[in-house]
Amino acid sequence: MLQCIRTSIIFCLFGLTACIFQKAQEEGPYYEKSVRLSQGLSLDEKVKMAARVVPDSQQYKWQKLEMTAFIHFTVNTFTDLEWGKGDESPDLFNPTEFDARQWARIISEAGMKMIILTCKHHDGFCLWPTKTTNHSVKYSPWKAGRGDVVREVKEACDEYGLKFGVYLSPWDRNAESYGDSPAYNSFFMEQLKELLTWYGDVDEVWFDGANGEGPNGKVQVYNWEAYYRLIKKYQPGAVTAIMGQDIRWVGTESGYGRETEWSVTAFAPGGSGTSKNINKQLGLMATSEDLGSRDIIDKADKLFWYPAEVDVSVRPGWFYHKEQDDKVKSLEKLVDIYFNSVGRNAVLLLNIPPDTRGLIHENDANRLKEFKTYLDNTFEKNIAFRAFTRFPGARKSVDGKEDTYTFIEELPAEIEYKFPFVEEFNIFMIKENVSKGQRIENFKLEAFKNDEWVELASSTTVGYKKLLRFPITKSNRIKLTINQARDNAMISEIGMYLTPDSTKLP
Ligand code: FUL
Repeated sequence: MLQCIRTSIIFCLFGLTACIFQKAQEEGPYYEKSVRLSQGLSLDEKVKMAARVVPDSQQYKWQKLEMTAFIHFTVNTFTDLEWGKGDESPDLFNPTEFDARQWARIISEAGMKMIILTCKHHDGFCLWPTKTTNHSVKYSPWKAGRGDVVREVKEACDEYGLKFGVYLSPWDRNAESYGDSPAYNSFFMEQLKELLTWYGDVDEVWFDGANGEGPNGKVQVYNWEAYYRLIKKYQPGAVTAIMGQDIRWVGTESGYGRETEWSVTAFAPGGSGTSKNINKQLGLMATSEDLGSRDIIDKADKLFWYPAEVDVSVRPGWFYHKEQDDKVKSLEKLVDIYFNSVGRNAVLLLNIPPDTRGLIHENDANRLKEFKTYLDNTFEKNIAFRAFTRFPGARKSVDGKEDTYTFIEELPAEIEYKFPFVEEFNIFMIKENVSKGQRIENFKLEAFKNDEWVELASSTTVGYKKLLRFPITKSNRIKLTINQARDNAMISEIGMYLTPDSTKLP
């Protein structure tokens, strides 16, 4: 008899768990990377489909990196230029204390997860001993022509647990074949193939769209599709950025993303003719303020998971210039950039240009240290962790786990969280479970103070991560209201933080 009761209890519990579990799920379909919107669909139907566009596994992994580093280093470092002309002698390239391990150590200690190296900038000088041209380190005095910057950086990345990306400028002011489209395309693909096959795993390939040829300059038609095929063949795990298919340029080099930053856009990725036509028809550019609102979705035939990357330099220039040694961005500025890039559903790509010694300058290194200390001190204690809440499933948004989430079907939804003690806070973090799409369109945060609910902050989209700042507030109760979403909302985590006393920021 006792056995029978025990079995029934187990079954009941099992049933209950299954029921709760089911509630936290939704039926598919999901659309990996893109979806075609057939004619005749209503706007509501289109919006629901937009909500179901999801990243592929590489894009999702990339998004979780949050902070990555750019390294601009080449002959420009020695000529003091931003854009080399292409006629620089390889003799100029001669760093005296080159140390890629110093770069990787500083970058990993700063909490960044990848280095993207300018293997070839617009001047065409190659930082590896390529077989395609004599315009490379092989013909420089550095290490008597036996050096390979790309190899040393890749090995340093491996040593410090960093991912590795290559920047290869399509625009090449040195290559004779540039402008003879088929010839240059083969030359470029040979260079790309060397980078993809000589050094082990490549995690990101960055194709710059810049071109300064002007109206009377050389006209080169790039074979983007062939470049992408080559990358898929040799590095299927890599994401391709900017003039690539996976990662979108946020549209500015200021370090600031959009407040409303949709990872699902009507803006078509890459440089192919088809993408160009789509974007022309919709009047969209990477710099457009709106790439994914309901209005845009209504006009689109196809939607893409195409998340934003925010590239910005720690100094005014992309390359090192001695006279900018005292112009390294302030801690305050870097923090502001962090909140407006990582905190706005983008990945930050922060450029740190090594100097003529081939080292990251002390001023940059010290600033990165301060930046990391600020981030550690600020985000070390999540006041909302394990907060009490009555909203069904809302504990999953304060359990510190990425893969659990609060599933919300009915909107607007008000979720109240109660802390064990009255706390001080001035930063709110919210994350959506973007592995199932980006959906939230509008939310607000309130705190219970002096017997009433007071609004602290509100915003539009969330995506992978949204960070909001407001004046220091004291309370033991907060309320999150999700006003509008494109489909069921899924909050993977929320956080409440206080800026450390030692800094006067934000
Ligand atoms: C731009 C280039 O022209 C700059 O020199 C720099 O490399 C920046 C990241 O991209 O398009």
